[in-house]
Amino acid sequence: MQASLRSRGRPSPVGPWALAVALAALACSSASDDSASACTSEVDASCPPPPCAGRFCGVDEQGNSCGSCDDGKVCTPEGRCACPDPRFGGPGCSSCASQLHAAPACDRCTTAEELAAQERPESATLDVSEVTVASYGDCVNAGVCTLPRTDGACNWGKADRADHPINCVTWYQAEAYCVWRGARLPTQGEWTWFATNGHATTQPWGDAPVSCDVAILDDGGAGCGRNGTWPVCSRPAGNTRGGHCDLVGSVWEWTASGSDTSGQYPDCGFDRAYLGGSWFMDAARVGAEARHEDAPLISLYHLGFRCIQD
Ligand SMILES: [Ca+2]
Repeated sequence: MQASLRSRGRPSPVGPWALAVALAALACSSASDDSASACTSEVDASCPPPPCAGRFCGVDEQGNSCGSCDDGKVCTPEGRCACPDPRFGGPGCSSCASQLHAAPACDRCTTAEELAAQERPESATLDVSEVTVASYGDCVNAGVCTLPRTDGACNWGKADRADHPINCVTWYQAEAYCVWRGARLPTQGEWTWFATNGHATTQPWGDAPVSCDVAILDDGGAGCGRNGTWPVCSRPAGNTRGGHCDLVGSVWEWTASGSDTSGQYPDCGFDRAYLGGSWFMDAARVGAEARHEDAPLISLYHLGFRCIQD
């Protein structure tokens, strides 16, 4: 249900992607027989990225026009149509503002029935781990995802961090990666359901207090003394009963939910919520209940994400 809802107001990612791949295959097959045989995969780096791969507006790196946005939306650097942030002088989008607030993708506001479904997401599959640098790199190599920041404690571009969580990515970059995979960002309700074993425990591992035995946090120094991230799933004692690792600590995780905390319209509000705490926070601010929110264009050393599949 959620996937179809989130496709409103913009083209489905399936159609343009399939068409783009088909066009790329045709282009390669006309070049030579050898290149045709090499261009059988969507992520084959030997084949040029298909036109407008993953973009729904603006211009891609090859100069192809990928469409424009309507209803007062703006085109993000990742090629998504979004509401302008009203704090920077933009008008917001009327379609969601009429109900409560404008959401980044301006899809629509969640109904009470949809919210109830998010509280019991047994049929959805949440990623076992946070998205790694290597996995995000597959999307970059496909010509779909844009480059994260590389300064300071950012993991992108560091040779020894392929199995670390990707960090320093905006909400738009996180969402674009999940859509490329045919998935989406979890809502706050879905994320919390998994992090508490269906509301049966207070933390993924049970009810014991958070510590470096079960999570990566600031305890004896940031990152459990390493002053940064660890490879994903480094604390198996902190897994959920379903085997999800690092839901608490490691990096905060972007969600699809907005800044409306009334519980009525979690997709609304311009800021996006992120959950769980991080390697940079002390035990008082790390846990399944830990929540913060920021504008979707920010990126942080200790903020990453995982995806959910319907
Ligand atoms: Ca985490």
